[in-house]
This record gives sequence, C-alpha cells and structure tokens, in this order.
Amino acid sequence: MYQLFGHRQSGSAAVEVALRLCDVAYRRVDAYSTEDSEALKELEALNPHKQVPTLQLPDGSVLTEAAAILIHLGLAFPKSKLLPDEPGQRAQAIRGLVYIAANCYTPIGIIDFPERWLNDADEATRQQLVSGTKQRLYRNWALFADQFPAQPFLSGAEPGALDILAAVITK
Ligand SMILES: N[C@@H](CCC(=O)N[C@@H](CS)C(=O)NCC(=O)O)C(=O)O
Repeated sequence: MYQLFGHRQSGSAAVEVALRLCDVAYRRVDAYSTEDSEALKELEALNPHKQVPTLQLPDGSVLTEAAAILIHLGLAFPKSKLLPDEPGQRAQAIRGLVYIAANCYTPIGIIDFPERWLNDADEATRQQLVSGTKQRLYRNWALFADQFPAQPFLSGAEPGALDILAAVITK
C-alpha cells in the first residue's frame, strides 16, 4: 500500500488528490517538521529534509518532491488522466509542474523559514527577505498565468496534475 506523509493545508494535499484519482489504496501519516512526534521520526528516516509530501511506494521505495510524485503517478496510472496522453501537451504539463516546484514552491519555503537562508540575521533583515520573496513569488505566478493558458483546464480538456498542483500551491 502507498504511504503518504502529509499534513493539513500543505502541498501533500496535491498528492492525496492524485492518489484518489489513481484509485489506489493509501495510508496517510500526519507529520510536519516543526511538530515533534513518532511520525516525524519515521518521516525523517525516509526524507532527511523532513518535508511533506513524502510518498512511500508499495515496494518500499521513497519518492519526495511533489512534482516528481505527480509525474510518477501520472505515468504509472494513465487512466487517472493526471498527465495528458498527447506527447506535446504532456511535455507542457511536465514543464508546468517543474515551473511551480522551482519558481513558486521554493519561495514559499523561504517565506515560511527565512532563518534557514540567513545566518545570524536580525528580525528586520529576515522580514526584508520575506517581503522580497513574496514579491518574487507573485511575479512568478503572474508569469505562470501568462505562459500556461487554461483550455479550459491547465492540463487541457480535463483537470490533471498541473491543475491540482497549481490549486494547492497557490493556497
Ligand atoms: N521541494 C519540496 C518542498 C516541500 C515542502 O516545502 N513542504 C512543506 C509543506 S508544504 C514542508 O514540509 N515544510 C516543512 C519544512 O520545510 O520544514 C517539494 O517540491 O515537494
């Protein structure tokens, strides 16, 4: 069975939606890096970043990185329609997933944990980093909207992994 390490209101929601579209059995383990628990120790053993989503596959192997997990599920379960069948559309969907991971998900990690990116900085300097990163994040979403038109969905005629990740990460 799949085992999804996740947390409410986090990026793991995208993987949970995808697992449901794949119609596979999974168990969700609630864990978050700042909340000490047995589940967190279990998560750290699988993913030293202690981040969610982390997905353990039925064969015991571990997948991290939301975009990679969604691409894997889309390829492994074509009937889920997570990825478009047509190669050109599929390439654009994969590009969009990687775009979100690189340009939108990463800045959120800086906004949530600015102290990880500045050694010995005072609060005012941290807030400056947070504010600059937020502006960059909004710009990156605006450029995403320009480059990935909905037709009517980002994934084409039906909603897919790109729609799911965009919906979750914008929230
Ligand atoms: N590169 C990872 C980022 C995952 C991530 O930042 N997850 C957040 C929750 S949305 C998290 O676990 N944050 C806790 C931490 O970084 O300590 C991905 O693309 O999946």
